[in-house]
This record gives sequence, C-alpha cells and structure tokens, in this order.
Amino acid sequence: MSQQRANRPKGPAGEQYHIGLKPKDVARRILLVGDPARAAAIAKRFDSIRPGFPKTHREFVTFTGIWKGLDVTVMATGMGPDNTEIAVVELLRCVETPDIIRVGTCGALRADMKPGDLVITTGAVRLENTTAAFVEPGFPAVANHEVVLALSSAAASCGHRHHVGLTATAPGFYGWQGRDHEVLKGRFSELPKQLADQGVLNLEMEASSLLVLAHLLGCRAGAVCAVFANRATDVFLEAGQRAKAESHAIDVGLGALQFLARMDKERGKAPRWVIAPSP
Ligand code: R1P
Ligand code: URA
Repeated sequence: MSQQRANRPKGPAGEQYHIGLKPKDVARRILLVGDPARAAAIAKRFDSIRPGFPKTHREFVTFTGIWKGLDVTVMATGMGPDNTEIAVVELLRCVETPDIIRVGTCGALRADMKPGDLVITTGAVRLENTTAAFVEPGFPAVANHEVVLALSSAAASCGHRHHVGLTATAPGFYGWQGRDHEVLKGRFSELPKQLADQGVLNLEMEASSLLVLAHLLGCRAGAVCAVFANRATDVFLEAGQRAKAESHAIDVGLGALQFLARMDKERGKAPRWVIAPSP
C-alpha cells in the first residue's frame, strides 16, 4: 500500500479525511448548512435519498438524493469559517465546479429587519481569518451573480420577506459578534452598529469562507440566511418560530438550485457565467 501524503489525507476506504465522502457520493448541486438537524429537514423534502445516506463523519453529516428531478447533496458542516474551509476543499476533491449554496441563520443588524425574514448575501465582510490563508486582506468575498439572482427570484416566487445585500462573517458568535457577557468584556461591542452604519445587513459565521474559496476554485456560490436575531432591537426569535424561518430559507435554497438548473438549460452551450437572454 502506498504511503498517504500529509497534504491529502484519506480515510481507510479512500474517502475524504474529514467529510468521509468519495466522488460518487456528491452531487453537483450542494446545500451547506451549519446544523445537522437542518440537513435532515432538507433531506426530508427529497423524493428519494440514496441508499447508504446519511453519511456521518465527525461533525459532517451528508445526505445525497433527488429533489424535483435534481441530484442534490446537503451537508451540515457545523459552525464556523474553518469548518466551512474543510468542507469546501474536500467537496471540491469529490466534484468539479459544483454550485454551492449556504442555507443558514444569522443576526440582522438593522431595526427594520424582522426575525423570520431572509437575507440573501451579495458579498461578505471577512472578519474571519480562515480566508487570509489564501487571499490578501482587501480581497472581496463576493457571491456569484447568478446565484444571487437565483436566490432572489426563488424568494420572490415563494413570497418570503427578504433583503439582499452585504453580510459580515465572524469567526465566533459571542466576542466577534459584539455580544455582552456577565464577566467577559469583549473588544467589539460597537461592531454590530458600525457594520449597520456601513450598510451591512447581517452577521453570521460561514459565508465569506465559502464565497472566497468557491471563487478561487471556479464554482458558483451564494448564501441565504433566516434572521434569528435582531441585534439593533436585541430580540431573538422564539424557539417555536425558528423551524418556520428555517423552512423559508430552505424553500429559497432549494428553489435557487432549480432556477440555476433552468438558467443552465437555457444557456445551452453559451459560455458559463453569462446569463442567457430570455426568449
Ligand atoms: C451560530 O448560532 C450558528 O448559526 C449560524 C451561524 O453562522 C453559526 O454557524 O448558521 P447556521 O444556523 O447555519 O449554523
Ligand atoms: N447566527 C449568528 O451567527 N448570529 C446570530 O446572531 C444568529 C445566528
């Protein structure tokens, strides 16, 4: 048996080291979520789940199946930009140029954004340093324009209240999102307001990592998040209302995959990244 390389470790059956998947396990259309329960909720909507799924390794939980005729993979990554980096790197070793959409939750920064609303990310402020290993400090984390269009079209056709704009991706939930604490005095208590003053809509913990890596690897990516917190008014969505908000984000994430599939079909052999004119 050949010696494994430290750069590209694999599991005992040749699967990716952390996500536990092989190329045959991953569809070209991928949804990433933080919470494993959300991955299961998405898979529940599939017409069929492939035998052998879910596949679980460490905190990564994956379902691949068919939804409305599309092969779809949904993976729970757990929380944070570093987990997202591992997921994206290893997924891209399984499948070439996938479409990847994050379906997450977030804290809204403006008082007029209601808990339960959705936020579609056009770009993300890189408060994390995971992506600093790949690009310089001023490098933008931009969502693919076709994915933004697909997500906003899906949100409009579902009739879900949504906002489209900038996100900030933090490497933590408490200190880096300026949350106060009984004992710990954070350094960033003003950050949510500063970001809001700069027109940033929401704070979460994965988008910029996904967007930068997807850009570098040449695949389309974007994010839609359900608003669980409003940081301006200091309210958090009641436990009983969270499933509905997540379900709206799932409607939009899945709906966007369908829009992208339709765009690709209309485009035919025209170059990728260019949206075909409507007939
Ligand atoms: C924090 O509660 C977690 O929720 C958000 C944040 O980005 C972070 O991962 O997203 P998910 O609900 O997708 O995990
Ligand atoms: N997820 C976050 O990262 N922040 C919030 O405020 C809510 C959900």
